[in-house]
Amino acid sequence: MSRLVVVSNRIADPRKPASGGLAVAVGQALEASGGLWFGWSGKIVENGTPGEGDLHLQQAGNVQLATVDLSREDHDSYYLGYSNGVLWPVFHYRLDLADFDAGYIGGYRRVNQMFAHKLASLLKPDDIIWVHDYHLIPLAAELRAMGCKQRMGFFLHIPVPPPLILAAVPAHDWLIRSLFAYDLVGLQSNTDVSHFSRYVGTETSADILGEHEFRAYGKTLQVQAFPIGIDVDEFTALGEGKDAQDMYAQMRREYSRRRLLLGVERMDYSKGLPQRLKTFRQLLQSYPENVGSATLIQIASPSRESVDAYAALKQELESLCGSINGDFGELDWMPVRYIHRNVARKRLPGLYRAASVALVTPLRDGMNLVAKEFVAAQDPEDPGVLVLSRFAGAAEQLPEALLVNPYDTLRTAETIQRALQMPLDERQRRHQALLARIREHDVYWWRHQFLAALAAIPAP
Ligand code: ADQ
Repeated sequence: MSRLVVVSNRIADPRKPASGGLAVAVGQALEASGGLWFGWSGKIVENGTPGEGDLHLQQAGNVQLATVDLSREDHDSYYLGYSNGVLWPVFHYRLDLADFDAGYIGGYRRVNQMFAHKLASLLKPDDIIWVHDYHLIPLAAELRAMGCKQRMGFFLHIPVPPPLILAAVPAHDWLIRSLFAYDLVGLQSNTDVSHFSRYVGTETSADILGEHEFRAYGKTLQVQAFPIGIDVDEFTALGEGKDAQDMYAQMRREYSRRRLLLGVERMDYSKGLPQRLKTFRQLLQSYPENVGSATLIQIASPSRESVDAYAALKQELESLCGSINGDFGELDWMPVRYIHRNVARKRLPGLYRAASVALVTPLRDGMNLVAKEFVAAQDPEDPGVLVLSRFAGAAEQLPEALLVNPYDTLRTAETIQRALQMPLDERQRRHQALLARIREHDVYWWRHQFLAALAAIPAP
């Protein structure tokens, strides 16, 4: 059995279940093969030299954890700049929010080179390397340039935009070319695969060998959709724990006479938060029976606050919540409870279960695991309803949710009203179908599918 090496911007200690399903699933595969997990330590060295960083090695059970520090300059250009100021907005179709500062790409390349350099010294010839996400697209190309011949796979957690949006990124051809250094590229949805394929067909001289196979730059690359899932059993067990039960009981007490609508995410412009609040206002206007009887709890945890677009979003949300509460609130009822904090993972299932309707309405999302967690947390006898954006990767897998266009405030409000009034038997039917699919395509299925596809590719 080959050793598995996982590389991601941030790593988690796989022994701590609080890290979430993905860390546990990846951690198990690492544990089984005596693997290595490599990434940034999270430490920023204020006066550090760009392109240099200390390597830290630590053993966590059967898994070796290797992390590297970043200098302030590298952190700002690689992480805040190119990864989160260019790639994140563009891949979420937001050219208007991208900051194409010409200085960022140098930092991005430099950190990928440094990671490759540090990692190469730890590799064995028959390792299987699995790289995660947009921070590390050129990592394989850098490793190949150093002579590494191991099998390498890449999974992109965010969407792939249509070709002409991708083509707006300065040096997009370099970026996509560097993907060809991998043997396998995994994407979240079929839409993403089709965008990638159209980009390759129009913007490169690659040969399209088959629906999922491309040949260019002397390399064959396989590209396939592997929709990521959750650990349903872990989440169900969390739901049975004391913290989740207490949360549920508290919510039911507080909202005994009221319906609860719930949104949970990182505060990110891809999640469609302003549109959601405007839709909730519309709901109160169009269906006044909800005034005084429906409450939206919106949890939006702090995220990337030193990137300008995120600071602007925070202000917009505060103002929208303030105006809805000011216009509709009563002495004993506030329509929106907005919380700018994280909810502890062990309490989350209780909150999901107490909600009648989940509003998962991103403008774009690679997958969206909140949608799947909400379904997994429901009482099958009396389940809540999932209102899901058709622009989340999860929509391809979850057609029994009520799918909406989050830009269409009127019709989304109509759909939320339908969710609030949905008869019990329809709720049960939809929930059963959703849960079966989420169970079948869970995070272990995802890991297995990806690693099996990678292992099936002959070593170069
Ligand atoms: P994210 O954009 O972070 O992930 P998502 O998949 O919805 O989005 O959430 C990841 C996890 O964070 C979930 O387990 C959720 O419970 C937790 N979480 C989010 N907000 C929280 C809050 N306020 N408090 C507590 N927990 C919270 C990226 C992509 C997604 C893709 C994932 C995995 O953007 O599209 O689904 O990676 O590939």
